[in-house]
Amino acid sequence: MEASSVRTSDFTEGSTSVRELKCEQIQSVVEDVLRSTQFIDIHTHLFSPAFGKIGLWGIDELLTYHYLEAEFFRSSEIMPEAYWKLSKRERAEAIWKALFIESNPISEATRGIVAVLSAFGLPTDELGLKEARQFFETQPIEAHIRKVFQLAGVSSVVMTNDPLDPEERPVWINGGQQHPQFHAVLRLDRILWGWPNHWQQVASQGYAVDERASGKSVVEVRRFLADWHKRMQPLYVAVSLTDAFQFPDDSVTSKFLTEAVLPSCRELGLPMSLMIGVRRQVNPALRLAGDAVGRADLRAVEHLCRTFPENRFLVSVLSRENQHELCVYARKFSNLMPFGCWWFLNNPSIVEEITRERIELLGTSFIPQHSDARVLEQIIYKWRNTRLTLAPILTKTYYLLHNDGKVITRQGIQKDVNRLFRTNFEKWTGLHAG
Ligand code: FIX
Ligand code: ZN
Repeated sequence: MEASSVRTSDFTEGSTSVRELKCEQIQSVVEDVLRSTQFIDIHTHLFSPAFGKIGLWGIDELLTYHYLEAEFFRSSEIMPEAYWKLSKRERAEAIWKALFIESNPISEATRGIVAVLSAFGLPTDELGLKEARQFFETQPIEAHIRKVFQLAGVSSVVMTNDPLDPEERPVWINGGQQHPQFHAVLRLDRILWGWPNHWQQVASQGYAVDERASGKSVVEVRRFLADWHKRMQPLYVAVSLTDAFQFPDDSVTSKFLTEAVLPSCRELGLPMSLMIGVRRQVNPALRLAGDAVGRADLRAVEHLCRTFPENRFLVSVLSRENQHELCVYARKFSNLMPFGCWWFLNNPSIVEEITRERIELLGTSFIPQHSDARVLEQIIYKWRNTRLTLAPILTKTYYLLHNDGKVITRQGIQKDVNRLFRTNFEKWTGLHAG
């Protein structure tokens, strides 16, 4: 189901979109609406061209994606220490050989590479890597971004911006970016859970903070947030938290959330995104690929939503075992918006399970997916897979509703898809509110 090649079938917008659909017509309309609706990708690690080299794209970055590195170390004799001594090109070649030549690329992440090569009409056999390198080396980035977004059926992406990242910071200090298809987010991992290692960076930016987050630290962190809000114009504030996250407790994380970050979010009208459940660096030898998952105690989310009813929380949980709880909490707290099938959950079989449950418990009051793309072209296959997975789920949902006696129309389906992949997020962040 290729995105954005809209077929003007006999169920075009306008006159016929309110016509009652027969059961046998529902599937093709659902597929057409999913294909023709441009999605907002609410969480990625992509960067606009203003950020230069930290924005990753092209075949060598695609092949050395940490999802593929994790699979590579299972299929290769090369040990991580030796692998990291290789150049990026040599690493890409080693992964191409092990996962695409010597093995059949049947995993979700390897299939993704095949789908990207096909999307650009590039060979997916032995010749694939060489031809892909020639192709990507000739792509002017702005035109390439437009093409990739069009192929992915995405109107805009939300970046992950760290004000303490030494490579990113100079771009923001020197005027930032205004790319219409890239939105900023204020990511606060280094402040909320990395404070012991990063408080000096905040201090070196001229804020009177200290290691114990005492004295003026809270007020100064609020000043820091206000300054970076002005610079970045972020859509939301975000943090990833481990499976051990507790709230409230006597940690700096709890203190800054309660006394600095959540008050600033209320003042600045920003939602807070919590991505909960990572077990960091269970195998540090794999670097980015070394993180794992753990089941979290979601009573922390319960406490946050109840204690701060004026704050809006965008929440994604990494553990499959936490999904049902999150859905039920969302039925209890209207300031809680579940989003995405994050990271190790972004596999069609699990996306299907999670999305069915969310529709049954929350209707369309959730955000089904984000890509978490780290390399530009990944949005092509991640959103293609999402559309492929969502189509039968939505079709079955409308069959059931039709059999219950409700008239199903293209307009109704379009409204639901808009809500799931655009307006829920727009309403929560004020994006496009003009
Ligand atoms: O914390 C996050 O935003 C995670 O998505 C990343 O750290 C992770 O490495 C990733 O790429 C997941 O897809
Ligand atoms: Zn991410």
